[in-house]
Amino acid sequence: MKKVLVFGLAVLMAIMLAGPAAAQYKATMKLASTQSMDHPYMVGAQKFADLIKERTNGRIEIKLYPSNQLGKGEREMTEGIQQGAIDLLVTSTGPLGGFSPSINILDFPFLFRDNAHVDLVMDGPIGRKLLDDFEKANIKALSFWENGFRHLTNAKVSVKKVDDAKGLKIRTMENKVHLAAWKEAGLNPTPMAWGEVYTALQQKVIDGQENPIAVYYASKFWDVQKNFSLTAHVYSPSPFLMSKKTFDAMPKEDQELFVKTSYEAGTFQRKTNRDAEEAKIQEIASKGVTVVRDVDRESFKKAMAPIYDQFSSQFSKADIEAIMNAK
Ligand code: EAX
Repeated sequence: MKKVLVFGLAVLMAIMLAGPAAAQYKATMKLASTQSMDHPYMVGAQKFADLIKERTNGRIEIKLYPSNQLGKGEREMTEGIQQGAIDLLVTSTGPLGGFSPSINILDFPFLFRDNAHVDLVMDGPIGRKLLDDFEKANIKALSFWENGFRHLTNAKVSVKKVDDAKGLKIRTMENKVHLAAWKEAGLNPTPMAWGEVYTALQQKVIDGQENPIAVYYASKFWDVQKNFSLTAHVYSPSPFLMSKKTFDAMPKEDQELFVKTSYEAGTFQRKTNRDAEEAKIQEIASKGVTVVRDVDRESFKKAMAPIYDQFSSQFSKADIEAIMNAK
């Protein structure tokens, strides 16, 4: 009898320590990105929202805000995450170094061999450590989704090798590693928030930009960017971020559900992105865009290589090699 009582008390205490019971927690959350509902970011976001709704029996509803509705670019929206004005955000690493400096290690050009290499690093211990570093910035980084390998596009010239692109005025993300790499390659890069890029291209303030196939496609850039070169100069991972305020307010079971479901939605999202790339590039070519497939990638790699030394005081050779040699 006494044993039963002690056991009963222990169970009761465990329930109390577990915090607010998940069955009672209810919330409506805002999920944002720079991209439209046609982009794989929002396909993944829809999947995540559906799974969470289903798995919490409708207790947690996630509303989607695509196309820069909640800010003119990824820096502004990441600030929104920090402050708790936005609950969830799919963002490239563009401006994230300003929030968690270690993330910039992923922005080096020609760091990843292929998608299999990417998945190994992102879903493994190196990726997890980079995500956990965001805690210091009051951000809960759930998992890695993707934007994809980035390619150079422009309105002026068909680019096959790095020399063809010399002097082009291009927009880069607000990212010091990318900026340095393009300067090194002899282009004229300007950092800019995503929400301003289309107008800047239309008004010819800039000649070009660089982004994965899905971004160019979802943004219908064919009228303003007639030259598309498959440079794949850098891989663009996309941390799926959550406001720490929102995360901490959830019961533990829901926190675990969010992390687990975000990995699942991320796997789905990356597959969706990759499976669609070939059809998209064919459609882009059919719009009268000159697509260069046989780019001399070595020429870009060689031209950008000095930046590894430029940033050697911030990112150790050992850490870079741990990523490069991951098997
Ligand atoms: O994350 O700003 C950019 O070029 C990003 O690649 C885009 O917003 C998707």
